[in-house]
Amino acid sequence: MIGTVSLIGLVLLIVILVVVYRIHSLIDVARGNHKKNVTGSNGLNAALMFAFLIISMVILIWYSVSRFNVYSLPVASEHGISTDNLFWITMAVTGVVFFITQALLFVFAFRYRYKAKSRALFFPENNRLEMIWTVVPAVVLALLIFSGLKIWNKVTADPPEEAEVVEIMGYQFAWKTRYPGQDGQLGKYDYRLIDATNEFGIDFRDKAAFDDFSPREIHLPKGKPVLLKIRARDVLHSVFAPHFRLKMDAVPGMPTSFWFIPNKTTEEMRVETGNPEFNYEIACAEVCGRGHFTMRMLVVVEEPEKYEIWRSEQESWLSKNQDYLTQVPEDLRELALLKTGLNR
Ligand SMILES: [Cu+2]
Repeated sequence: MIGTVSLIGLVLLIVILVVVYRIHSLIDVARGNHKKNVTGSNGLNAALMFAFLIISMVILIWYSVSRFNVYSLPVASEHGISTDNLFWITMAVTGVVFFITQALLFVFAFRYRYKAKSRALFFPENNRLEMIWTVVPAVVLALLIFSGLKIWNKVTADPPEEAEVVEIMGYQFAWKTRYPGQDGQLGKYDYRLIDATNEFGIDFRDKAAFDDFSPREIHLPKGKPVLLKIRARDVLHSVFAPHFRLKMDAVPGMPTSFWFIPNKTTEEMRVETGNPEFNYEIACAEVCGRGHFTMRMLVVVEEPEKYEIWRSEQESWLSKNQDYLTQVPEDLRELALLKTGLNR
């Protein structure tokens, strides 16, 4: 109680002091005694503004140049070349605007600092200027967006007929991948069929599922179109393969896709980067929980002949988990044994 009363007292005291000071200054103004109080820090602040511009620009340029290799990875897909071009055009356009506006901002703060003798120019409006700085950015941004949209429409459109199909599914916290077997068709899946072993929820009532296989790493043929069918099992994830300039969200309940043509084998990339340990990889680019950082999948790009050999060596999921044969309908069981090679 006493604490509250003292607090109210203190607040009232402060209010009274502020009001007294305010009345005092107003009386000064009325009497004409008022003087503008410009201290030496006015000039210092203006100089610091200018110094800030110079120092931050030097750091920005130095950092961008010295870290260039980190954000400009070698590109290894066909559409990636257009993505890169678009990126650099956007960088150039926004970069020029950035340097001009930042320079003006800090130079003006310095140049037009308070000086007793100078008077500000009254400049209420200029319709022509308003038009220019509205229309020019609108047109430039629209052009940038439309050229981006063109690439986006291409990578999300239907792929060429002969595209290799690879399914990738994100879950907390790893990627799983599934390939159609020799029939070239992925079997259906149903989330209600997911269990500790059948992590995809593959539906074995569908005969296309019998020869599907699920390798530990993704293999892709060089120079052939690849369709990634992307899905998530629990939360949002995002397939990110920077060398292919590929990034697409994996959304639970809403499958997405992305098609592209890898154009450098892992071996070629090892030579190009001078790193004998180089590997393509897919990371998750959507913070999806505590183990987000472990979501890494290796990708091997190889010559088509080598890829075909690898593909033919893979054992189907069903042949590795024969308990699930009981889920195959009676009349399809013979076919399942044939497609998985278990009847031999
Ligand atoms: Cu994730």
